[in-house]
Amino acid sequence: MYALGKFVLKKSPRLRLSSSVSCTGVNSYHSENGVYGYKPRQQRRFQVPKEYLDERAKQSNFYRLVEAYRTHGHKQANIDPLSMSKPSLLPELQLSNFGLNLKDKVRFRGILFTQQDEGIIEEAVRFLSDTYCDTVSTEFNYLETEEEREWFAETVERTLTEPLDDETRKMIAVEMLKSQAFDNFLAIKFVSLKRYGGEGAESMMAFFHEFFKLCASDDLKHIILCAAHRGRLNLLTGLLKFPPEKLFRKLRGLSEFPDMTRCTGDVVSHLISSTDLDIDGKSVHFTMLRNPSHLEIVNPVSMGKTRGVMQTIGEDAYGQDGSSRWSDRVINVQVHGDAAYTGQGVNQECLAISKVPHFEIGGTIHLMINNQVGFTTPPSKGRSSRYCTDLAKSISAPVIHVNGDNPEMVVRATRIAFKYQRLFRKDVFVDLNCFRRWGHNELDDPLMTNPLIYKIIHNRPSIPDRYAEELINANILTRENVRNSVENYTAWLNRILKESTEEAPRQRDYLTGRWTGIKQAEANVTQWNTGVELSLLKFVGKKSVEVPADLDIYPQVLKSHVQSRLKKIENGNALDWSTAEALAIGSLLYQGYNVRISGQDVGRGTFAHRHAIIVDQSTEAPFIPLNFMINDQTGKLEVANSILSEEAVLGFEYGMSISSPYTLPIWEAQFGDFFNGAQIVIDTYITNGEAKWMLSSGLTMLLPHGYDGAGPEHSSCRLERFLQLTNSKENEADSDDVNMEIANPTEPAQYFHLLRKQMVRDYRKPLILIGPKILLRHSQAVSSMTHFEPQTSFKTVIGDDKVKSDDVNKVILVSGKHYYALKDYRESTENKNVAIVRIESLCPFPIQELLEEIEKYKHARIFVWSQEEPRNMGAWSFVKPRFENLCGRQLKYCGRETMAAPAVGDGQMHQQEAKEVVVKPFAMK
Ligand SMILES: Cc1ncc(C[n+]2csc(CCOP(=O)(O)OP(=O)(O)O)c2C)c(N)n1
Ligand SMILES: [Mg+2]
Repeated sequence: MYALGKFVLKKSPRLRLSSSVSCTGVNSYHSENGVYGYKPRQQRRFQVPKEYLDERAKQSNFYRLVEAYRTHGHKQANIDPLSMSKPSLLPELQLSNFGLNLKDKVRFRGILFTQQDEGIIEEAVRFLSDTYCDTVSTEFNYLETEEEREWFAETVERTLTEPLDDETRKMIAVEMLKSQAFDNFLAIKFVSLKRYGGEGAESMMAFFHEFFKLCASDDLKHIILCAAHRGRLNLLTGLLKFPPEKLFRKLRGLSEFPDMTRCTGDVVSHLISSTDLDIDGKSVHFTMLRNPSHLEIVNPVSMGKTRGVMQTIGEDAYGQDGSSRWSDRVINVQVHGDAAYTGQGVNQECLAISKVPHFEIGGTIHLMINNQVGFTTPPSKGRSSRYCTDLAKSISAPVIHVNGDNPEMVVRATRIAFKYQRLFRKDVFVDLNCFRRWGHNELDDPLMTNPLIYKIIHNRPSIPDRYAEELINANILTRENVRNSVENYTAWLNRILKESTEEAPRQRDYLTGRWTGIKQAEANVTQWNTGVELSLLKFVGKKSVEVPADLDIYPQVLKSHVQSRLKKIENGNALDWSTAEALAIGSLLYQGYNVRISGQDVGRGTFAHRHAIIVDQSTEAPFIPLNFMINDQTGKLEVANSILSEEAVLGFEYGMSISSPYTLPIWEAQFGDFFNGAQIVIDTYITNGEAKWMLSSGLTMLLPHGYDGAGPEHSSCRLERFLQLTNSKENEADSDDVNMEIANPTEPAQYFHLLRKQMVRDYRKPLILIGPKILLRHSQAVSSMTHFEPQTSFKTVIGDDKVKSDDVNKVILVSGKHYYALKDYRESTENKNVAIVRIESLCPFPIQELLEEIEKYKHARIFVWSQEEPRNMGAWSFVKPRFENLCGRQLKYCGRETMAAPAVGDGQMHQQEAKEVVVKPFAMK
C-alpha cells in the first residue's frame, strides 16, 4: 500500500573516524562524535576561586563547621508539618567539635554565601541553621562534582533568603484555597466518590504554579508530567484547565471518549490533560500521561515519551548540528507518592537509565507528595531508609526537603530544583513533606489504624487556611479577598455542574497532531505489500555492512558477517535472519522512518548475529553502517544498548512508541524468559493501552524462544501468557483489530515482512515476535531474495509443498522452529502421508488461511498439534479451541507433558524429550 519512491543510488559520504580514543565521562562511547542519539558530553571545567580556597585554608575550623551544616543539617530540620517539637542539636553540629566559640569573629566571604562579609560565629550559626535546619533542608554534599556542590550551596544559601513578591504570595494562596474549595465541593456533591483529594498536600499548587512560570521563562515548549492519584483532580481542574464538565460527565458513569470510539475507558483518578497553557504570555504544551493503577510504572513511560518528543523536535544528538542539549525545549516531571516511590523497584531502574546514552532526557524534576503514609502504612514500616527519596543518592541526585506548611519555601525549593536541572541537566528531587487529611480515600477511616497521627491532623488547621491567615495578617490579602476566591470558584463549579449535559465529548483528542493519518484498525483483515524493489534490497544489503576504509574491523566480523552478507546479497539466495532484519530496517530508514532497537547488548546481538554497530578495533569507536546509506539520510537507526533492566527499559520503549508513529521501536529481550521482569508494562500498557485510552503503539518485542537444551530459563518466552492476554476470539474469526499481534515466524523473509508491516500499514499495533535462537544460523531457515520483492507479504500460514495432497492422511500443525525438526524427521523416515502446516501468525488467528490449507487434504483424518513446549505452555490451549470451533475438526495434542519448569536442566533428559516430541506426532493414531 505504501509506494517506495524512486530511489537513486548515491555515493556514500566519506567518513573519517578519529583514531584517537576520547572518553569523556563514564557513560561515553569511545568515540568523539558519538552515534545517532548519543553525543558525548563536554566535560565542564570548574575551579573554586583561589581567594575562596585561601580563606577556607586560613579558617579551616569555621569551614568545617559550615560543611557540617551542609552535610548534616537536614537531620535536625523542621520539615514535618505534623511534628510537635524541633529535634535537638545533633552531635555533628556541636560547636565544641570545631574549636569555635559563639563570639569568635570570622570572615564569611568565600565560605558562606551571605550578603555579609564578616561577622561572629553566632551569626553564622543562625544563618546556617535557618538555611539548613528549618522548613527547608537539603542533601547535596555527595554531588558528583565540586562545581555542583559549590553551586548548590551557593544557590541554596542565596535563594532561601530571597524575598517573594506579594503577587506570587497572593497567587499561591488563591490556588491553594481553590484546591481546598474543589475538594469541599466534591465532598458535598459526590459523597461516595473516592477522589484522593489534595487536602494536606495543597502546597503542591505552590510547586506547580512556580514551576510553570519557570518553564515559560526558560522558553521550554513541552512539559511532560506523570502523576498518581493524590491531588491529581485538583491539579487538573486547577492549574491545568481541565474542564470540570468532563470530570462531572465521568462521575455520572459516562465515557471520557466520544461516542462510537472502540474504547473501554478508565477510572476517574486516571483522567489526563494534554493542552497548551498560556503562561505569562508564552505558550507551553503540557501533557499529563496516561497511567494505570500500578503505582510508579508510568515513570519510565514518561521518560520514553519525553525522549520521543526530543527525537521529533531534533534535540541534542537527534539534531542536525547537535548544538542543542537534552531538555532545552522539553522537560520531564514525575510526581510520586512517598510509599510507592520507595517500594517500587522500577524507580531504581529509572534512575539507573537516567544518564545512560540513548535513554538520557536531560534530568527529571521529581516531586514527592510525601504525606507520610501509604494507605495505612507509616514511614517506619514502609521503608528502611531515613527518607522516601533516598534512592536519589544512587545517582548522586540532590534532594530538597520542604515543609508543606510553608508554601513560600515550597516556591523557593522549586526554584532551586529548577535551576539545578537547567544548569546540569540531571535529576533533582523536591520532597514535599505534608499530610493526608482523610483516609487513603475519603471513604476510609484512618483512625482505625493510625489514631495518634490522625488526632494531630484533625486538630490542626488546613494549610490554605493557615497561609491565607498569614497573608491577611501581613496585609497582602483581605478576608473579603479570601471569601471571594472561595465563593467564586465554588459558584463556578456549581454552575458547570448544573449546566453540564450528558452530551458526549465531540473533540477528538487521539490520533491527532503527529498521529494524523493513523487510524484505528478496522474489523477486517488487510494485507500489506511490504515487499521492496530488488535494486533497493541489494543497495541496502550492501550498505548494511559497508564501513569506512580506515575502520579497523575485527577479522571474524569481516569474514562471517560482512563478507558473508555481501555474498548472500550478490547471489540473492540463502539470506539469513540477520540479513532479513537489516533489509527490513534499512529499507524503512530509506523510506524516512526511524528505527530504534533497544535491549541488552542489541548492537552486537545476544547471539552475535546482528552487528548493527561495528566496533573499530584500535579505537573502540562504534559505527552504524545503516545510518550512512545515502547523503542527507533522514531516517535513522538508533541502537540503544540498554542497562540490565527489563521493566524500566520496556516502559521507556513503550513511551517512545506512543510519541510518534514514524519510529519503529523494537525491544529485544536477551532471552525471551526475561520479559517477565517487565510484566507490569505488558499487562497495563502494551496489551490494553489502546482499549483503555485510545493510545496506539507499534512497539515490537523480540523474544528469543526455543527448546535447545539451554535449561529451564533460556528456553521459553512464555508464549502462552501473551496468547492469554490477547482479545482474539475462540469462536469467531479475528480481524486486524486485535489488541496485539503475536507471530512465530520460521523464515527470514517472514521476519522482514513483519517488521516492515509495523510501519507501512496505516494503523499501529504492538507486535510480539517470538524470535529464534538456532534459526539464526540454521541452514534451512533461509530465504531467497524473491521473497522480499514487491507483491510479497507476510504469510500467516505456510502450507506444505513437499507432499502430494492426495497422499496425506494426517496433518501436523506447528508453529515456530519445531517445524524444522518435524520436517527433518519426515524426510529421514521418507514419510509421504503427513503434511506439516506452519501457523506463523497466532494472533490474529489466521482461520481463513488455515481452512484453505487443510481443505487441500481431502483424505486427512487426523489433525495433530505438535509443539516442543509442555502441554500447559506453548500455543496448544490457544490453538485447540480456535481450530476445533472454526475448522470443525478435532485436534490432538502431541508435545511435552505438563511441567512446572518450562524445560528440564538435565542434558540427557532433554535429548530424550526432544526425540519424543518429533517422533510421536507421526506415530499418533
Ligand atoms: C503497585 C501497586 N501496589 C499497590 C497498590 C494499591 N495502592 C494504591 S494507593 C496505595 C498507597 C500509596 O501510597 P503513597 O505512594 O504514599 O501515595 P499516597 O496515597 O499516600 O498519596 C496503595 C498501596 C497500587 N495501586 N499499585
Ligand atoms: Mg503517601
